[in-house]
Amino acid sequence: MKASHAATSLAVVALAGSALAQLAPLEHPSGVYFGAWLDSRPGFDSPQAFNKRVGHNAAFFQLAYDFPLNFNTPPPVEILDYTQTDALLYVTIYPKKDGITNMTGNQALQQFTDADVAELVKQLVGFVVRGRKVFVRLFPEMNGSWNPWGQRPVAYTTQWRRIVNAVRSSPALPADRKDWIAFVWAPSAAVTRGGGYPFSGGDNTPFTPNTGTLTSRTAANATEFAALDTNKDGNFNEQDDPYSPYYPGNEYVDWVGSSIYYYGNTWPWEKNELPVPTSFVEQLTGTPPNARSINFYDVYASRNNKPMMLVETNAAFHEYLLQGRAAVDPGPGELAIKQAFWKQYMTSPSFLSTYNKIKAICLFEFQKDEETTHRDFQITNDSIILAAFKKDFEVQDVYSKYIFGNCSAAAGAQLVNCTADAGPSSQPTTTDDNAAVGSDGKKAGGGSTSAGVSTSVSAVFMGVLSVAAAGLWAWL
Ligand SMILES: *C1O[C@H](CO)[C@@H](O)[C@H](O)[C@H]1NC(C)=O
Ligand SMILES: *[C@@H]1O[C@H](CO)[C@@H](O)[C@H](O)[C@H]1NC(C)=O
Ligand SMILES: *[C@@H]1O[C@H](CO)[C@@H](O)[C@H](O)[C@H]1NC(C)=O
Ligand SMILES: *[C@@H]1O[C@H](CO)[C@@H](O)[C@H](O)[C@H]1NC(C)=O
Ligand SMILES: *[C@@H]1O[C@H](CO)[C@@H](O)[C@H](O)[C@H]1NC(C)=O
Repeated sequence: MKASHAATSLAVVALAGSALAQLAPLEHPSGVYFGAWLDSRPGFDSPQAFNKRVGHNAAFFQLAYDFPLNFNTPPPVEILDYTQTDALLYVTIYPKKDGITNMTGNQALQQFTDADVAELVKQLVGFVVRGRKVFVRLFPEMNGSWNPWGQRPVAYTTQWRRIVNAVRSSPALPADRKDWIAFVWAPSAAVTRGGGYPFSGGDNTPFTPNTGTLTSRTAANATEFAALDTNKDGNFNEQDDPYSPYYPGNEYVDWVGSSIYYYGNTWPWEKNELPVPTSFVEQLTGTPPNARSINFYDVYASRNNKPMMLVETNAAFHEYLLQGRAAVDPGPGELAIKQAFWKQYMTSPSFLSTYNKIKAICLFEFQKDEETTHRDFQITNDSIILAAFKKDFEVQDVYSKYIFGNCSAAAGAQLVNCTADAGPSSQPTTTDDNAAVGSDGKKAGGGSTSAGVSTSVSAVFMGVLSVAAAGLWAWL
């Protein structure tokens, strides 16, 4: 017994050691970061307002920027500071050049000069130096034909490695914060139930014209074509692998990610209907009815042992047709549709346990015109929907699997008014934004999105952190 006990202990120690050693940068050993991408234009929404109305501190917030278009206007990371939490910054970088709106093909990715890259590195490292851990999603949805940088796998992977190398080798990156930046590789999810790779007809594929059969004869760039035609049959079509040409390699990727939405069960997605019960998992794993299916989760997260982020996610409710503005029939209703989707993954304990490489979920909290309809993706704006989400989310078995922003400030940070996450028992009554739904079932109004000092009634004062270099935290 003794010997076998000792052996077991050793095995456990070895396992724990190797499990720890295998954690990717910013990967939490056990939990899923709960985060959001907000419409943070002034007057709309803010991280502070989000935390207040949801009653939980998001563990990260996403901000997008154009590179090298907006060099002089980096994303307003100070809006994370106003939350007074240690929330991670998640930046998405789109390759766009000032003044060039008709940029096509390889131009989008090959425009970067060494000076551009150096400036990008300076900015990303700067976020770390001032106290934020940073997820970087470079040039997302790179397999879509709708993006100028789309479907150029050779140029894409070349620029990806160039930027990752430049950031990792930057002398300005503090030695003890080398693992504070994680690169998130995130193609668009395999679309099942209508629509799908290679999306011929998009404005930006390297083909002329981009319709009908995409062959080497119509390819504008032979090198890119050869990389896209993974089965080497001379055609670029749904038989080709939609992901592997774009993968920069394990050593250059810290996290993998995918945008997974629910738009409807059949294209062109103009109908409000309940998602089929397998809607989420079908997209994650490429299971039928998509004939050419690649199991993204299995191939890129499990087998490569990479944590996975749901880089943008939520279900769409179609409000009206863009043409003519006719209202779309609400069908089973906005709440029923959105809830049926989040219950498939975000608030499903069995899903979260089964797909445990998913370590971060980013809510897409927007309303927007897309394709032919005006779509509302938000689940935290309308108070009825938010209350239903909180009820499902705050079940112990669900809530306990998530990681929230907290008060463990990094050196350089000054979280003097940080409040601990209020926890699952905080429900209604804690903030006015969570006003109870009237008995008539009417909306009590959207959550307040105006800026304001966020003070939760149940807030726990965590004490003042005295910091020598307090000034570093302020974005001046
Ligand atoms: C909050 O603190 C804990 C413990 O220090 C840490 O593991 C966790 O990652 C922190 N949360 C965030 C969002 O960083
Ligand atoms: C919340 O919903 C209301 C009503 O639809 C809308 O006017 C408001 O702009 C939404 N807030 C955000 C941040 O989108
Ligand atoms: C884009 O437009 C500019 C100005 O009209 C033109 O000079 C340039 O050649 C165009 N580029 C492409 C790739 O069409
Ligand atoms: C074709 O693509 C390759 C790889 O991205 C690139 O190096 C080359 O410059 C491209 N050729 C043209 C004409 O754009
Ligand atoms: C902390 O809260 C107090 C009281 O609300 C406020 O006066 C002070 O400005 C806050 N400090 C910071 C850094 O937000």
